[in-house]
Amino acid sequence: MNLTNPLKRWAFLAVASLSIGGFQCKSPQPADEKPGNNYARIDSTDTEADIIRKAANVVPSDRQFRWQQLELTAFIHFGVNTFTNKEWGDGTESPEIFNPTSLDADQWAQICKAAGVKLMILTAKHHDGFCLWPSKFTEHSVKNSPWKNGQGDVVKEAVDACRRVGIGFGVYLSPWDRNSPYFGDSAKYNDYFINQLTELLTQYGKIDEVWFDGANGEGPNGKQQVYDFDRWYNHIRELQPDAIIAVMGPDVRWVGTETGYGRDTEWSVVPVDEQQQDKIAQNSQQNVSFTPKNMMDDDLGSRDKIFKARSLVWYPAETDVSIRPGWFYHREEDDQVKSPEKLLDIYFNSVGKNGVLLLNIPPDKRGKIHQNDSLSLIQWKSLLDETFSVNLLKGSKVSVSSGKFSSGNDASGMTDGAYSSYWIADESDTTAVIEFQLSEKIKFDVLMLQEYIKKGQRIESFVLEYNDGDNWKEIVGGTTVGYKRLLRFDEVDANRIRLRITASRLNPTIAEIGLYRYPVTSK
Ligand code: FUL
Repeated sequence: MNLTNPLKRWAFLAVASLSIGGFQCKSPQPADEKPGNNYARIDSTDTEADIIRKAANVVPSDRQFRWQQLELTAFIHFGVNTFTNKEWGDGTESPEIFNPTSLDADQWAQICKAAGVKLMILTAKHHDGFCLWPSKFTEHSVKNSPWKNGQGDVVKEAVDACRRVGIGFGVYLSPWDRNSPYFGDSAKYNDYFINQLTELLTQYGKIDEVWFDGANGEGPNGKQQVYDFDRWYNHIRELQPDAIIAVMGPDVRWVGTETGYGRDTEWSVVPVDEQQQDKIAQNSQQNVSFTPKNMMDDDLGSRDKIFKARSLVWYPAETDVSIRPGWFYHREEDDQVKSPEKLLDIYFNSVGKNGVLLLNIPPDKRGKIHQNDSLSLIQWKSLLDETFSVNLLKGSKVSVSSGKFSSGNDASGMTDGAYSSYWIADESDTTAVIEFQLSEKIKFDVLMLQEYIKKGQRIESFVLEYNDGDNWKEIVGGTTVGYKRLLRFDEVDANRIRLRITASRLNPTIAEIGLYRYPVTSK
């Protein structure tokens, strides 16, 4: 069965919805839209204004909030494919081919750290079923490889390396397993998968993210495997309650492309379908919540969409892309590593579009990250630092059309670089103006905005303007903001600047606003 990327992620959906259909609902809970909930149920009597109010009050769970603030995460695709020069193995590879000559997980973690990456996710098992840890439940693992005489454990080396540099660690565990004889024999394979999860989630200390892909090919018996996502999610919640379950999971959704470019309008509050609402109400995403639906449309969370919804959840976007054309290392791609400038553009279009970037950096046959990749990453980090080190609005005189600041009367909370200090407009206002007066003119071509998402995602449109001495002139405009929005435009030279929030679901917030200059070398 050929499941081409990226649509294959959804190939399993028919199967998934069967399992949802089979879920026995208890009597529904009453609607709950108290601030602090990451879901809201829409009642048939709700007016459009009620729905807007509910959407504006859906907020991230604690684990989603922690995850969103990571901004930069890395994928490490490594395994038998590294040695066969393939992207997808078929599970028939001999474990003997896995033999990195100088595997150095410290190098991976140090490069991640130096590039500003906050969490590293390792492909503990890809679709070929080969386990990078010595699993007790299969022979298809490093325990049968010549590497370290079968005594090695890549997962352990990677976790330890991440701990040493102080970044988080996550595992990619492919549900689709082209080696396992159980695959397609649903109950048996689901048990096998639980055993593998148990190993990974109990033997290595804290695991911060579990990443599931949706690929699902035919088993050796010609049957389609039915993944027991509910059971897997519950198991993860039990063993690692703080871990994010990503992509084929309830906490984080796939942005819908593998280019590193997210949507201009990216809502973290999206509808979930009718069948799933009672599950969500009962579980509040604490345990099992739902199996994701196709999240590839251009518009996921506009008013149009939410007016038709039965429930709304906080379900933010993760934007994955590889630094090379492939996910695994291939020598012939050594000169196709993305440049620092390209990575900066990707940053603007992923983190800067209300997403978390998941950037893949595949180690080579030595078990090391190639110097072309590390060089590009380090130069990218310099560009990021160069761009964002000085907020040109700092020290300006600020006036706001209404509202209050989280820290007394202090407007500087919006430009202090601390996310926790924010401004919120008066409750009755869904538009607002924030004006900045500087003592001297500044030159800028980048805008950074952040909403305080602990109050929800609310801003629907905004415009940045400057005063040329006589009139206000538009510089740039946008729709959603969310956790972070970055916009580039032609250079402006001004000392009176204002942000007009032109539409918002309830009163808007701003945690940070910044003006910067794009690095000269990248223009
Ligand atoms: C996909 C997989 O098929 C690719 O090989 C890669 O792991 C990517 C991140 O997810 O769906």
